[in-house]
Amino acid sequence: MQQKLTIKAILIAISGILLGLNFQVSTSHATNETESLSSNKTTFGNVTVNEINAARDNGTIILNVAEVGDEEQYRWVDVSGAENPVINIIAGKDYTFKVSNSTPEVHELIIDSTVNGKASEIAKSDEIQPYAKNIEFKFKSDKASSLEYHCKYHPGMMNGTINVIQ
Ligand SMILES: [Cu+2]
Repeated sequence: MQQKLTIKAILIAISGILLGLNFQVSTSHATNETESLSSNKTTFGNVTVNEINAARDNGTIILNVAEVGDEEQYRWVDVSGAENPVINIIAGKDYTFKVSNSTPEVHELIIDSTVNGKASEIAKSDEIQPYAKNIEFKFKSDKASSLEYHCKYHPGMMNGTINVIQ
């Protein structure tokens, strides 16, 4: 009986330690998350919830073209449902955009670099036909910068920022 109680006490102590560890791990994870989000906020100004952090995944950026609101309001939409998301990528790393189209219109993804207020096209996808699925488009940017992306045909509705991080 005495022995059983002792074993029980040891087990309770061990699970207490494990719980404590778990708690610490999840706390530090949460802190890192907050730090990286807030540092993005500081650096890039308008980065909030609609953000794709492609830096953390395997280099695939999934976007869907969707119609939102009442009529013909087209947007780039990420897997979380965020519209025209800010996309964070790492300089020098290869990325693949996979774009699907849920609309009856043609779209085309254009990436621009703006120097001294003048935008110039640095990359573009093929035309994304109505209801096309997973149109692939490879992209790499060699140096840290802030780029813009938009649709060739709906630049006012379908546009966002790509942060290239060193
Ligand atoms: Cu479009």
